[in-house]
Amino acid sequence: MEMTLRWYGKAFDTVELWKIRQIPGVKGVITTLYDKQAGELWSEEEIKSLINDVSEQGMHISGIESVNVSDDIKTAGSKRDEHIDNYIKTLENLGKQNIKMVCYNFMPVFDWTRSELARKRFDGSTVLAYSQKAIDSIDPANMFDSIKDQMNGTVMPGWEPERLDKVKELFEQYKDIDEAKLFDNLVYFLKAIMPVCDKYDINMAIHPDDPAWSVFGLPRIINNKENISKMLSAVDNVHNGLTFCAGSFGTNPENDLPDMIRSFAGRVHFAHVRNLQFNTFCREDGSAVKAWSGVDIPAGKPDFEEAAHLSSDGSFDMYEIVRALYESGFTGPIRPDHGRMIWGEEAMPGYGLYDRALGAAYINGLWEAIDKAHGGVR
Ligand code: DNO
Repeated sequence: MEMTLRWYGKAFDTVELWKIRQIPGVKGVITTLYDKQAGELWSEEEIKSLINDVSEQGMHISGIESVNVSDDIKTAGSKRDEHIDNYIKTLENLGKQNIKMVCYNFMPVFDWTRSELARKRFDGSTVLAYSQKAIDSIDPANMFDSIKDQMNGTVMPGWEPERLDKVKELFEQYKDIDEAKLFDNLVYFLKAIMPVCDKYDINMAIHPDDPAWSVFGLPRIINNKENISKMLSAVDNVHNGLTFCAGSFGTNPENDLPDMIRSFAGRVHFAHVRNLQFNTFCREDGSAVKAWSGVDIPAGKPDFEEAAHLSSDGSFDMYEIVRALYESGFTGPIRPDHGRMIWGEEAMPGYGLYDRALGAAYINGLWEAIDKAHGGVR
C-alpha cells in the first residue's frame, strides 16, 4: 500500500501541501480539479498544472478523487454520450500523465449524506454525524441550507452550492430511475470507458454509497457485498474496481468489512480507512443487529457519529480491516478518511490536518506490525 492524504488543490484546501509532506510516510496525495463540473473535459494543460503544484512540494499524485460522473450519465439523460466522451478523453489525458487510479461515485443527487457536520464528542472534538430521525424531518430541497453554516466557509465535495441550488430539478431527473435502471446506466458507462482504461492501465474505483441505504427515497446500488459482486461481474475487467471505504460500507453494521475486502481481492484499487461509532441501529423492520466487529448496538433508527481512527474510539475493529487489506495483497493508495476537528483547527469538516495525520500514523503502525508478523515481506 501507499499511504496518502486527500488534498483539494491550492485554491480550495485549507491544508497546505508542505504540512502534508511532514506526515511520516506520506509522499502521495489524492487530488482533483475541484472546480470542474461533472461532464466537463479535463485538458492536458490543466492536469499538468495540477501535477506541477504537487511536485513543487516534493510530492506526487497517487490518484484522482474524483472525476465526477454527471447526472445525465447516471440517468441516461440527453447529454449522456457527450459526457461519456468527455470522460474518456479526460481518462486519456490522465493516463498520458501516468495517473492510474480514478475514484468516482454513482450516487443520485447527493454524494455522502450527514445530518450534522460538527457534533460534539465526549472529548470536545467535533465530528460528522448522521441521525435518521433528523434526516427524516428534512425536506431534501433544504438539505444544503440545513448544514451549510457548519462548513467553516469551505465548499464540501458533492455539496457545491451551484449544484445544490438545483436539487428540485435533480429529483425530477431521477423520478423514474430505480435501482435496476441506475445499475444499467452504470454498466453502460463502465463498458464505454473500459477500452481507454485498458490502454492506459487506469484502475477505476467506485466509491460506495454513504450511508449504505436509500436516503430520501433515492436508489442505492453500491452498498453491500451482493451488489458489489453483481457490479464487478457485470463488467468483469480488473480495471473495473472499488474504493473500499470502510466508513461508508460500515454505516451498515451487517456489512462484514474484512470479509468484503477479502472477497474482492484484486479489485480493491483504493482504500479509505476510518472508524465510526454506532449509537443506535436497526433494520428497516426495527430489529436489532449485531455488528460484524462483535459490538452490541442498541436498536433504534440509525444514528452514528465519526470517531478517531483508533479502534477503541469507535465501533470498528481497525486491526481486522487493515489485516484484511494486507492479507488480500492490497497494493493501492490508502488514505485516512474523515478526521475529527481537534486542537482548535478550523478547516473543511472531516478534512483538517491534525486528526487525519494521527489517522495516517496509526494505520502505518498497524500495517508495520502486521507486516512484521508476516515476516516483514512488504
Ligand atoms: C466524502 C467523500 C466522497 C467521495 C466521493 C467519491 O468525504 O468520501 O465525497 O470522495 O463520493 O466520488
